[in-house]
Amino acid sequence: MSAVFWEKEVETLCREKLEALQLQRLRATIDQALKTPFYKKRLSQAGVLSGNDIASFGDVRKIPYTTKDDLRQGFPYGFLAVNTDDVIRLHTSSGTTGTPTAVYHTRDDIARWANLCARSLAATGASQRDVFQNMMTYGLFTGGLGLHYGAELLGMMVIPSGSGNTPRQLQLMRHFRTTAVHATPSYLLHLFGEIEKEGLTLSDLCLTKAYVGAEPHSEGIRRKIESLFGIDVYNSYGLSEMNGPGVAFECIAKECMHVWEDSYYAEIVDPGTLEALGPGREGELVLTALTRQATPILRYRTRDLTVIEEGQCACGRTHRRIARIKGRSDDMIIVNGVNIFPSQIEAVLMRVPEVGTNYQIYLDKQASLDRLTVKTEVAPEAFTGEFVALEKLRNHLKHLLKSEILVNPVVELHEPGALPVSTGKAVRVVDQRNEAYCG
Ligand code: DLL
Repeated sequence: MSAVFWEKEVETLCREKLEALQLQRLRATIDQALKTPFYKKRLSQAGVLSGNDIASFGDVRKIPYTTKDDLRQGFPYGFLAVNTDDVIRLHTSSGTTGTPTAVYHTRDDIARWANLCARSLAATGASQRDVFQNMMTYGLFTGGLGLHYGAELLGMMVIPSGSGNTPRQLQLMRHFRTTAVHATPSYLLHLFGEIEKEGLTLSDLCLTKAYVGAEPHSEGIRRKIESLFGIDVYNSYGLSEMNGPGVAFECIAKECMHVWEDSYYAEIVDPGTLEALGPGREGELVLTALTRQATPILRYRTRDLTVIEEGQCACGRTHRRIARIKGRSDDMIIVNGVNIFPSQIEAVLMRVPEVGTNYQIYLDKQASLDRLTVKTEVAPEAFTGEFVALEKLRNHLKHLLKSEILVNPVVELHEPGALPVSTGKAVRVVDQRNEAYCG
């Protein structure tokens, strides 16, 4: 495997030097954080009065966690560490309810973020020969502008198409011979279904790779996109509190995502007890941004569940890797007392070739019991309309799902393209159980 590096020296730094750099940057970040109203109070309460109070990684536990609620309470300026004159951009979280959370960036913050995104793209073998069509939403959401700046820095030809308008996306792909796209996995699956409707075939397109992220998806979804389009698909992880995309990215090995450890300090904790968990143990990812000036955020509880993988990656990078996100500590659904992750349902669906490209998990009440309905589209070639075949598929899915989630689901089959699509993050779980209680 011949890996391409953007900054070989830092990407392959030996662990000892990488950890020394992290510690040095962590101390500087604490000093920067102490300039914000929020951390001035929070850190002094915890007895951390300067970065020098962190002598080793063992002292990290002195630093209190930061949560989304803290960020909300600090809105709008509680986490700002620089003069507003030095801020050149802000992004907010994508949450649709409640107070938003804001992250500010100085010119250097933006440059460092773009550099991480360029590094991420280069790790997949992308280069200035690529034509990059960015189908993520531009604006307050970080998915659009984040990778856009990185792709330009790498020298790719960037088509800032933004999300939605599938016929236009396909036209752009054909006209400009797009080789790489960036989108949510659910949108790419939708796009595939539209190729034929637009009178095109795969041979009209020049696509070789796709970057997918912003929402949980299984290895099965990746493989499905890869085989439908005949391309390589790379997982990209990030969150607006930590800039956005460019926090962790797959390389050509496509085995877990490298966390860029010169810029982020990653920990895994038990979401219940907050006890630190070692490599190989699944828990909640906690991240500290190590180079941010405008909005330093320490020990942020991401709520994302993953594992830090042990062992060296074949690509030669020394930055540790996290596994595909299993779900969130707060998206677990409880159905009649049974804990279920939507990713478990998705994994089952993606094992069945007759299943199409879109699905939804619907929860409601029947009498006083929870009812879980899995609505899934059938693949076009399997949608013969023949009742017996569809019934067989429905029973097969019911059986597979029951043995995975231990709950008897209702399975509803829909024709291709019938379920609602979202051009942004997919809404996979619709929970109507509270509505039922009101009635
Ligand atoms: O979704 C940033 C992003 C944009 C990442 C484009 C990758 C590509 P937020 O809107 O703040 O930021 O949402 C962050 O989305 O905590 C995860 O729960 C989820 N998420 C992001 N990437 C992945 C991924 C952007 N690859 C939240 N797999 C995170 C699973 C993901 N979940």
